[in-house]
This record gives sequence, C-alpha cells and structure tokens, in this order.
Amino acid sequence: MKRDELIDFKLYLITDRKLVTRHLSLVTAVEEALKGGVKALQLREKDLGTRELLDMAYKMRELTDKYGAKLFINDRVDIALSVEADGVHLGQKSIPPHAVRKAVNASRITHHASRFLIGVSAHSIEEAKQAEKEGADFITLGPVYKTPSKLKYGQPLGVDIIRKTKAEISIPVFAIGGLKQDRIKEVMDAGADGIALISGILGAENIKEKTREFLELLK
Ligand code: 3NM
Repeated sequence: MKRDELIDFKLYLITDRKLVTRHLSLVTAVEEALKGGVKALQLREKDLGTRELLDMAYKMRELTDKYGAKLFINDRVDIALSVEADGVHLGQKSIPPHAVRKAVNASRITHHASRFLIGVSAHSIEEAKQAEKEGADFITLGPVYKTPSKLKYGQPLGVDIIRKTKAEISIPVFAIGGLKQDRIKEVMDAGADGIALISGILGAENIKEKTREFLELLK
C-alpha cells in the first residue's frame, strides 16, 4: 500500500494522561475519542516505565483495533513492534527513520513492515527537510500556536511555517501546538494535511462530541 493511502487521517490525537479532563482514565478518554471518530492515535506517555508503557500500548492496540484506528507509539520502536502498532513517532533525538526502517524490516513481520509508518516531530523547515530525507512518512510541525505546555516546545512558529514548509517537502504535514477549532481553517488554508493535538480533545468536557466537531471542520 502506498503512503498516501496509509495516511488516510486528518486528525492525529496524541495522549497525555495529565491533560485528560474530569478525572477520566486515559483509556476511557481515548475510547470516547475513538467513538467520536478518531482514526489515528499516538501513545505518548513519556514518564511511564517500560512495562507500564507496554501494558498501556497493548490496551491502546486493542481499542484502536476495535474502532479501526491506527496506533502510533512515541519514540519506542521496540514497543511499537511488540504490540504491532501501525507506526512509530520519533522526536529529534530519537533513533532516525532509516534505522527504524531497518529494524522493522528485520523483524520479519513482513506484511507489517511494508505498511509501518514513521512520523517525525519537526520544529523548523530544516528539521522538516531532514526528516523527509531520512525517510519519514509524515511530520508534525510546531508549535504553531501557544500550547498549554508551551515552553517545552519552544516559541510558537506561527501559521506561515506551514506554507513555507509545504513548499519544500512532499510528505504530509500535520500542524501541532495549541490547535483549537477556530484555528483549523487557518492551518488547512496554509496547506496542512491535517492537525495533531492533545488538549483540544482530551481536555474537553465531552470528548466524543468535541472529536466529532473537529472532524466536521476538517472535512
Ligand atoms: N509537540 P496541545 S507541541 C506534543 O511542537 C507536542 O512538536 C509539539 O499539545 C511540537 O494540542 C505539542 O495540547 C503539544 O497544544 C500539543
């Protein structure tokens, strides 16, 4: 299957159980989003130990399978392979995409290897170009706006970064950082292929309904 057919989503939900609303568990919150129609989920719980993360990854695999959604694991290629995730999402300090591809091909789950997707977090045009060169299938690009966890990701880049980056690379670009409903039109008009977000959905009072609203705006 070609990349274009595999990256069949416009809304990429990322987890952070600390940002989940109303004392819901992460599993419940994610299931609400899946009920609302999310088709791509990234498990990103950086402070969990390996075994806890693996347990969580199995749960997320079960849930995403149930709702026909793709599952990505942040950074941990080993865990992504163990749970037969659809892909991995890499940071700038992670193992690079070309090395992931080699590990996946060597894993001999060949039917899986041919459709394993690699996302990379980029924070500048240069990082975006580098990610493409190194074999990423898509990138997240941001932070476009101020995010609740703002300083960790640096200063907001502004929406123009999307237009400029799209002129330089051909892989899909997901805008990230402070994405709310009223900003979708702006980032999509700038050429984004979709949006990636945490708090806009996981922090909502009604996660299922909020997910539907986002998806409607992305149509
Ligand atoms: N990565 P929210 S911004 C996980 O710029 C993440 O690479 C970013 O959270 C980057 O949707 C970010 O709540 C946080 O703003 C996104």
